[in-house]
Amino acid sequence: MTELPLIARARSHLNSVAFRTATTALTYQNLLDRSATLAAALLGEALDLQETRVALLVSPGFEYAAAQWAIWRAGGIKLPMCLSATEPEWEYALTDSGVSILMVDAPMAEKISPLCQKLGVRLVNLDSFTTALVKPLPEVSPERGAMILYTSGTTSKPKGVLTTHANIQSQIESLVRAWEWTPADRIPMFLPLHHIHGIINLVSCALWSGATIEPFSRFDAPTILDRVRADAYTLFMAVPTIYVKLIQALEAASPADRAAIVAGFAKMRLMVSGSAALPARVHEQWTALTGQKLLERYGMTEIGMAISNPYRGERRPGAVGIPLPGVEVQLKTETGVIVTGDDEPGEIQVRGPGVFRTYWNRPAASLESFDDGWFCTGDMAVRERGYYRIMGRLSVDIIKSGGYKLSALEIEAVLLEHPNIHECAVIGLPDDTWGEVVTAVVVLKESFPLELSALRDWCKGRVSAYKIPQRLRVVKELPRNAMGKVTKPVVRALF
Ligand code: MLC
Ligand code: AMP
Repeated sequence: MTELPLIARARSHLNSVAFRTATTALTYQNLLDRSATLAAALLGEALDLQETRVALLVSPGFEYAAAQWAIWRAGGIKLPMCLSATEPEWEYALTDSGVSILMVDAPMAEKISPLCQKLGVRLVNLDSFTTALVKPLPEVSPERGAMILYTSGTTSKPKGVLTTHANIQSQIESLVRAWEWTPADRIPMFLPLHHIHGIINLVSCALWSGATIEPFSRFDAPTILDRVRADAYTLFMAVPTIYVKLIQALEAASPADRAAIVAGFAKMRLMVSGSAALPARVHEQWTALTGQKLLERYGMTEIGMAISNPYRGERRPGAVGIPLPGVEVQLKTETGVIVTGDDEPGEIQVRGPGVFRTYWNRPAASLESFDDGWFCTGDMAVRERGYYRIMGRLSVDIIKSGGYKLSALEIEAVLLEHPNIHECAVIGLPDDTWGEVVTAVVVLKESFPLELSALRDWCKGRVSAYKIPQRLRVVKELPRNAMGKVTKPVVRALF
């Protein structure tokens, strides 16, 4: 039987450690065995899940990876959900994608069980399967759907991005080749596992390569720095906010501690930044502190990683580099002309085997996002001396904060449910730590005031913490153009 290559490759690293924590070292053999048991549990009497959507709400680590492989080995489509999302957000993802099974671990089981009952979703608690189960597993072709990731965009509700096994394999192979992953690599994992950065660039590339992952439930600078100091890692992947936080922690450390930690960073073979713009200043600060030149790359949920500074060669601060192996990139001007030389800006368009298949159940949006076979990213860039530099996004309604992509429209829709908010405009304001911070400008219904802290409390349970406004401005009216549409650049100029 032919297996998915990601699974088959594990057989050449059976005794290597796939996941290491302070107390455990679990091998690729363990991962194969555990995922086979969980696949059998998912299948029950069925022979093949046939692209059934299976959601995953499991803490980062060995069990998460085993569950992911189980879904794929059983023929299902994996939908990883945000552990800290609110119930309305979970409900939206589960119903929009038509999930029929949800895999959880003990910490999440109790929390999500009432929702599963309400929606008729079968709950599979990983902790209930402690003994091995054996069952023949189906053959899964590369063209089948593998994963749905929800991503915010220019619509108020997030869209599900469906990738196939072939897309995922191509995304992984491109990065493994470009960044020269090897079985000797050791990498910390602290990014959330409901986004492509953590799932593909980190977990999947590591497991494809036979490398070792050290999982953490969240990013905590002192914990990570302790491990860096102990030379635990060869590779490091993070969003710019994390580098800013690490710089702050290093600057606050005593000279002796700082020197010991910096020695750990200096020994790593590669440190990568992505998911949001890495300010050239932060790039240079990091080099000055650690001697490491960060490798900045550019990607997106729909396409995987597309452009990267080289592993060997010039890593230019402020630029994202050149197209990755197997990825075609072009810039198209506002007037529809393909840019041929340097220094002329255009929208980034991407083509290649890593590009997603479709937005789940949204044929019109899927069609609109392609231009003659090229995926339109909505990001503007310019090529300078051969390297791409990202200039910003076409839509003012997309905010990047801490590496999370947020839709201003989604947040506005929630704020409009507040009993004292008559109108609102949400924007992202530049911020040294977060890239952008969510900022709400509101017109109130009544004359009684609205404090930021009260608004933030009200938002809790309605939207994830990182979508809650960090700044608030109350105005008498919102600026509008002749068509009556709120003019966000004018709103921005209020600050
Ligand atoms: C949290 N806080 C914020 C915030 N998020 N403040 C402003 N803006 C934000 N976005 C505040 C909290 O309210 C809290 O304040 C304090 O910061 C600590 O909160 P936290 O939740 O503990 O934050 P922390 O764990 O430090 O989170 C920071 C982070 C996280 C950088 C680790 O944001 C993160 O994991 N980001 C990565 C997201 C990611 O993986 N994106 C990839 C998408 S894929 P108080 O006052 O309560 O203490 C993609 C494609 C590609 O983009 O190219 O990769
Ligand atoms: P997401 O939809 O969450 O996958 O986020 C993808 C978006 O992140 C892209 O469309 C870009 O706007 C942004 N992005 C990713 N990497 C970079 C980078 N290196 N520089 C600037 N923006 C980036």
